[in-house]
Amino acid sequence: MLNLVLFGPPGAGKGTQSANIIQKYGLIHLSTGDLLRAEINAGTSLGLEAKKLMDQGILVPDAVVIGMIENKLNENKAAAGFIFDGFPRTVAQAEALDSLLASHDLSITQMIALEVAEEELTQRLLERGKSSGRPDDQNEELIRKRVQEYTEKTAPVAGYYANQGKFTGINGVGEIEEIFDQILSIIERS
Ligand code: B4P
Repeated sequence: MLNLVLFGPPGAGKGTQSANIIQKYGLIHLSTGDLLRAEINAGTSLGLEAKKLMDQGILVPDAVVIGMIENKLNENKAAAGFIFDGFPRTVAQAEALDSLLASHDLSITQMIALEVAEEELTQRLLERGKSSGRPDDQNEELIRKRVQEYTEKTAPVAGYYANQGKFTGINGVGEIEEIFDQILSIIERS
């Protein structure tokens, strides 16, 4: 079973590359950003609380996203594998994910990190903000806050997987297809 974590700062290309990987391997896509936006669109109390934080570029509480992932794992017991996109974003989330997977006799195969410099991230997200309608993509100050959250709270998650011998970093700047080819070669070696 193939269980991948696609990792990187906001705008690194996680969602973009996830779509390509799912098409090839038939994995279940678990994007906590997408799950949270679905809650916001449905107007649930969880969504209303999450929106206040997301609109400020701040991470939502660990317990909220861990609960969402647990529900999705339980709903997809027959899956060929999972791609975790934008999760885990803290070391506590990574530890919780390992425990959840272990309770299903599963484990993470590999973390693949897309490495992109902050100026490029800002340009990509401002560009996406012109059409995405996402409030968190439309303001440079907010994008910098998201990158700061990533640097402080999320970047250490790479070390967590490196310690397990499961981390591979690649250059996330370049043609989308070329980056996808690099991801494929990592998956084939895993
Ligand atoms: P996410 O929805 O995960 O937002 P993201 O990181 O901005 O998306 P992504 O990184 O997938 O975008 P992509 O690069 O594909 O999270 C939003 C918010 O939700 C967070 O700020 C947080 O508040 C909350 N949240 C989510 N998960 C959480 C968790 N686990 N814990 C706590 N809080 C959580 O795309 C970016 C753009 O770049 C696109 O327009 C794309 O076309 C372009 N692009 C991609 N690859 C490119 C390339 N190679 N060259 C040029 N452009 C490229």
